[in-house]
Amino acid sequence: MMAPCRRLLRLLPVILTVTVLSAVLLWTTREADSSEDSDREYWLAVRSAGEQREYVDHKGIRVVVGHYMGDPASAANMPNLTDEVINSNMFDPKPNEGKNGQPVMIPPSQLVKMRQLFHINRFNLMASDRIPLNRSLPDVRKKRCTNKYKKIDNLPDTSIIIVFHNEAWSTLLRTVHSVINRSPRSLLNEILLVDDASTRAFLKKPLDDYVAQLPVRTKVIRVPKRAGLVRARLMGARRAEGKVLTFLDAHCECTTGWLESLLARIAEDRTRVVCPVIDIISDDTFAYVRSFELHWGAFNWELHFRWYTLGGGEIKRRKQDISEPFKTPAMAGGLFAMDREYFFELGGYDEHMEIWGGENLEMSFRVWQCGGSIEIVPCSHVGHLFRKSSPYTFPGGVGEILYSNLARVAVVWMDEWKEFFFKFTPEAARLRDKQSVRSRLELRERLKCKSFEWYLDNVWPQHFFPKEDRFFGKIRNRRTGECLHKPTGKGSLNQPMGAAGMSPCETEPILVQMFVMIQGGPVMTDESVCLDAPERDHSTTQPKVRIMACSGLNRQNWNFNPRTLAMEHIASGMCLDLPRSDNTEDSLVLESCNGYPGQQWVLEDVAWK
Ligand code: UD2
Ligand code: MN
Repeated sequence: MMAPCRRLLRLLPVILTVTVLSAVLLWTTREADSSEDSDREYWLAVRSAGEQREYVDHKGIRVVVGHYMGDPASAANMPNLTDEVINSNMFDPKPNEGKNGQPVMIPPSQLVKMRQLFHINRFNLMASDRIPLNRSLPDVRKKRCTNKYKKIDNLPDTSIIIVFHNEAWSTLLRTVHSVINRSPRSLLNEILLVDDASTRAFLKKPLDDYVAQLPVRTKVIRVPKRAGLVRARLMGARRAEGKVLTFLDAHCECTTGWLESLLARIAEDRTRVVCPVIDIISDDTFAYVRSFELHWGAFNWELHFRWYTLGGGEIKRRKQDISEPFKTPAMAGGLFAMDREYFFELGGYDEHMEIWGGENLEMSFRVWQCGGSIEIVPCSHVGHLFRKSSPYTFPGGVGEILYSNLARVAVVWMDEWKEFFFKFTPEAARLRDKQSVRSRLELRERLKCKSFEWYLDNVWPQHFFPKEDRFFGKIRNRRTGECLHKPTGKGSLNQPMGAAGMSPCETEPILVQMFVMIQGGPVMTDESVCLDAPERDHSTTQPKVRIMACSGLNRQNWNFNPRTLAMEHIASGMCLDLPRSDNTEDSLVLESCNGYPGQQWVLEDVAWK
């Protein structure tokens, strides 16, 4: 009786944290180029995405935790939907609907049906089906971009590879038409649509017939048995004839100039793997929303992909030319271009990765550690339809699949840090020994790839992972015996923002009580959040100490004094102290250093490997 229930409970955190491009987006508006980036619209879109959790800090730092619930969709759990409906193509375009990226308004009489159809693809299918396949989009690039990539006669051509499993007709073909309409024809070698064993009737012969009449050579490649996106992409890549492979998800819309800027970067250096800025197509209204350009990709302690903000120094450098490409430690995974031969030289993809997830980090580590680089090209903007849940099945179970894929990433590429990952991600640790990774380890050997330590030090110096020369563990107060913890916010998901508080120390190390400290530097924890004391508070008595997005600013630097056990806040010269009240909800404060036990801290090492 209890077993299925417990299983569900165990899976709940998995389900809630499985993130797809799903993002913890962190930034300070103060640092951000907010006048140029229309981040307000962006936030409105994110908010309208409903279940996205977001948090806005007093200081203007915002965090969004987008998450996926990968529950499988079948007619059985789609309310009132028959197989006939699911298999029919309801594409019914209205000439001006969605024009120029505008949102679609559904007539009130249709709302009930609209909600029903939403379940099929986990986006507003009715809205999508009202928008023409060749709708216009604004040119969202910075002005500088317009002339920057004008010369295209020496650029390599590309095969566009789009894999899909049961995609809607309108989103799939709008992706195709946006490629055709907004790419220089001479650069398009072909479009390859890889059908990963879809079951929808309209994706069979009707699709073959449709693509046959397109002005750009377009092929449908059929995968006989569900292969997952990795093997489907590989199948496309092996058939491709273009010099460059450009991958897109099956629900994208490309904007003017998206391709030239990507190809130009590869023409200069074939070891560059290049990504566009990923804009947002609303799953609700299909509005095209320009996204923030200063984000780069990395991951958290559980190896979930995350967006972070360019640090202060990097932004200053980029102020000279904000349209210049910048390097990113990891890529989101779905939208990128790469020299075809280089793709295969570097080992393509790990063929043992199933269905969805992990392949983006695997490729990111491999590219960086084996001599290439990954960058985001701000002059290239492609919209992607972000969903809050996954519409398709995960044969074998979503947790099993995702964590097997991640276990493979860790075992092959992360050296000592794999132990850290497995220690704190038991879902993956369980699957560790089931992975045969010999051929991938041989690949790493053959390519003479660098260590994960090299990657952390050189590609992601701002990282918040433990290291030999850093403290990792619990920070315990001498007076109360309690431990510093990362705020969890209201509700269930960790919302890594808010007051720095204390809680009874757990004997089993738990992530929210784990901190990484660099002497004279930041006290950091997962998701790139840091112990922070805002400068302007220093004049007031007992300024509050908070947990905020790591910024590299001096106000986040601390010095641990091993003699007095004080945590000295470098910018103010004050010491970390307990709040005057005994309310543990209250945040820690800064106080002039007095040597009392409330200001004494014990750094308790926890083994991480
Ligand atoms: C993100 C990536 C996605 C992929 C994924 C991690 C972006 C915008 N998207 O999730 O490309 O890297 O993270 O794995 O960066 N598909 C199949 N067969 C399957 C499952 C999926 O062909 O068994 C297709 C699917 O139809 C889609 C593509 O793979 O075209 C990506 O899947 P998704 O859209 O569900 O992934 P997404 O955007 O949530
Ligand atoms: Mn997608």
